[in-house]
Amino acid sequence: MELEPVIFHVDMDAFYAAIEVLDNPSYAGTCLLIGGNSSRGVVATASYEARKYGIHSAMPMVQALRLCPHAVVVKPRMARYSQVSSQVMDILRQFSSDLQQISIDEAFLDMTGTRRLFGIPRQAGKILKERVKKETGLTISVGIGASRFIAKMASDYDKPDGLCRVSQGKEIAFIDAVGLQKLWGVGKVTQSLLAKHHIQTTKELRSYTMDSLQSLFGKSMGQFLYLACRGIDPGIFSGEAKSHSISTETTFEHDVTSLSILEQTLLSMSHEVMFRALEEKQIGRTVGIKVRLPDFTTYTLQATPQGTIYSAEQIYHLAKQLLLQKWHDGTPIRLIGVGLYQLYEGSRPLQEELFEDPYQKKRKIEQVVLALQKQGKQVFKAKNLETPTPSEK
Ligand code: DCP
Ligand code: MG
Repeated sequence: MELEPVIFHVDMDAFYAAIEVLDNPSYAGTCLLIGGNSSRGVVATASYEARKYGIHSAMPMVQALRLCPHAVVVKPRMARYSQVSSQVMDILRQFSSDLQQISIDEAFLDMTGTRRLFGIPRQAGKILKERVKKETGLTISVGIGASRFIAKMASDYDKPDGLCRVSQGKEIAFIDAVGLQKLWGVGKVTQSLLAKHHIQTTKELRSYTMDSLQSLFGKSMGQFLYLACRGIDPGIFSGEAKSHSISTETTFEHDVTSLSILEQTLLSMSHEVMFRALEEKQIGRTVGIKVRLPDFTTYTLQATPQGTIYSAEQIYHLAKQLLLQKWHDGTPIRLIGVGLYQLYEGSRPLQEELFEDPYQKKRKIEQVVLALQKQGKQVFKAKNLETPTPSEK
């Protein structure tokens, strides 16, 4: 008999904010905003207390402070967050070797066939949550389903400190409970397109055939909607290599057409990926980007420079070159991702290049930042040392 697939999606609660509270308990219970407070700064994340004021990730900091003037603003310490991220991933690996980390604070874990070790899925989820809490002091939300798509939405369903299992066969009921507004992959733009055709609920969506959805919304989006509203995994998360990459991606709430927002997002994601690589003592040879257009057409592009990839800035420059191969002024973008591929373990390049590469120096600087931030120190001033504030993620 075939084993029922059991996929966990694990997502840390208010990740950056929770770590700041951990390192500085006087922040507990406060409206805490992580992000840059310059005029262009945006909120990377907000504590749950601050969310009550309507503050959310990617909101301009100025607007957030208008909503909650007494909020405390803390600059991101990306290196520290990467360190905790790697600690959590190590714990998850003790539950299953089949781990797919999809951003700094979330991962899929294939738990199929682990019942004898950890009990039924819900029990395993409980043990996992307790272990992470005990070893890191942080809470996670766990979603359990027979596919990545369902598990991903289940972890969000019961946040924070959640545990939600969708049993096989109950997918449609779950999708209806989640609703069209929160259906993964259906952003504001898609929603207004759906509204134009008087589709307000997942149930209404199911009354359309694949053909009619594809003629209304295009081939990829039509297919995505057809499968998603039936709780069938549209395969959004499955194509990626599991262990030999470190990648992250950002889905924009509103499709982005501005190069400067795309650049800011790429820069911040490049830092995230680089700090994770440093933390895991991995060096990459290839940089890749993923770009998804509003109609769900998705491109992946890769570049393998001659030497090795040493620094966040180098990732950023390569990623930007790749982006500009596909992007021209004003093309709306729904999702952008950056990854480091062909990883090998070590802190030195495979072959020493003949000349000291300027990026090697940057890597050294980034290693210093990592060490300082691990000790809980903020790094100010020098422009190169700053962790940029992400735009939307
Ligand atoms: N992040 C970011 N910019 C965004 C969104 C997120 O820099 N636009 C960063 C900060 C978050 C972390 O990534 O702490 C994880 O993102 P999540 O979307 O999982 O958000 P949180 O973990 O903060 O909160 P939640 O409890 O909703 O998962
Ligand atoms: Mg999270």
